[in-house]
Amino acid sequence: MLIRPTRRQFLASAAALPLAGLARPARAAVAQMSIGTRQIEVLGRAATVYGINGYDGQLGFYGRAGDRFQLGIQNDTDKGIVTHWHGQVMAAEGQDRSYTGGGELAPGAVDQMDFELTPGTHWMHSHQLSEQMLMAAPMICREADAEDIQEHVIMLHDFSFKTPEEILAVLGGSDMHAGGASGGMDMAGMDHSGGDMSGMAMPGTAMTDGMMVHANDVAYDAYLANDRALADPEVVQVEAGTKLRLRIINGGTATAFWIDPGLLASTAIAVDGSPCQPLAAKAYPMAQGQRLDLLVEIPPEGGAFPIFAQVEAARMRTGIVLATAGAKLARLSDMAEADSPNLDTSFDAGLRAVNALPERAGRTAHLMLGEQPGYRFTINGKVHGEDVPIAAKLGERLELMLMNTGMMMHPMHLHGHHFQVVDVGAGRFNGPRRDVVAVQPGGVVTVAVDLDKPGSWFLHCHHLYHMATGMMTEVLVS
Ligand SMILES: [Cu+2]
Repeated sequence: MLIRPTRRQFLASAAALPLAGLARPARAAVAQMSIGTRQIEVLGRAATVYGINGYDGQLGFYGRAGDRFQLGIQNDTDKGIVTHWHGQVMAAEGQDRSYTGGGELAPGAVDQMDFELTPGTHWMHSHQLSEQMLMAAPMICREADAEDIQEHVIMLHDFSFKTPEEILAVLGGSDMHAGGASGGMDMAGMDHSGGDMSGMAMPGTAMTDGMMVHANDVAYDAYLANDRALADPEVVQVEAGTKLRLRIINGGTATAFWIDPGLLASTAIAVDGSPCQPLAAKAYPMAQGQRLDLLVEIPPEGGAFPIFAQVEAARMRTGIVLATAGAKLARLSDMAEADSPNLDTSFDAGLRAVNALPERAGRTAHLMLGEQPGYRFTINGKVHGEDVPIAAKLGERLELMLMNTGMMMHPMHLHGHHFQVVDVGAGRFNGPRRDVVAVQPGGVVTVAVDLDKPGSWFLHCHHLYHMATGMMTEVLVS
């Protein structure tokens, strides 16, 4: 059964709060959320996907700094769910089910949550293959010092009409990672937009600095921004001459994007929900699981401004449109004119943390990210289940040196903590606080973390199929 407060009930509880800006008690914005199925339309076809339902018909959760996530989450699906509150570093172990021994939220059952929300652009998703079917939603906690300007959330997804089990079977049947050719690559879903794919043996593969690099090992049917492909994009009404904060979440399971704000002046102000020194770029890389808070400026003359998310090393793209009243909307192609490059480290190398970790010596754990024949992805040569967890003491400073020996990028995510990126291959620097860091093929990235909560904290690749086939271990803090 779905228990959701009506809009009236929600407004009544909101009205009982003191005025914004005054001190007010922590509150829960909604009593219950539910995870169920829903229908969406993709490229003119009906698709059944999951939805994480908050209040008032919204997907996901929206709160403010100081609020508690104090509610029940009900499983209205017929499958068990491993929940994950991605980026919620004030949640103790046991507040979601993504830890060793966490088990599944059974069909029909309710988990009660109670923790203080971590400010920033975060998200919630299942920690299983169901993530592919859009079991993912924004989990936004508006910062106390957030500027009083219009905000908009963009949730990116890679979409397939196939089930994730079918996708995994295709990947598992491929030997491309064992140095084979394009065996097993399924191109069936890629011809919908009229792009010329003939002669492309293995899309997304390129030589970079003498290294063979590969991206996009899953052939998706569509790329979605807030559930919509670019043929029928979301259009957001904006005011000419104003600033807007975009909170972008890469919920893609196997896809990294370049965010291209087109003609708009833009500045990154937070990554993975943690504030950074403002940094402007022409395009912003987003690996799987990462978030980007982007300030954009709508020019005084107004108009319609697409915000594109282009798949790395490919032409496919999705996005939304920001439009002032009366602006003419041109039809947008879901293919850019040229391939984008593979992700690289230049954006992260330019980022500087606002909340840097204090200088402190730490122990270093070395993690070799590898791939083996038969679509097996490993950490130090082991798949999850055969791995040796990293044992650590509560309060310890740990540095994780991540070395990628394979030809695919690995977006590495640590649960329960926002680490600091301190080296992306060009020497030590005061890099960004993040919870997902992209490690490029042949690349070495070091992150530092203060382990401030006891528990079992997964450390894994946020490419869903790399995680599912082994690339996961844990940091055991006691
Ligand atoms: Cu990976």
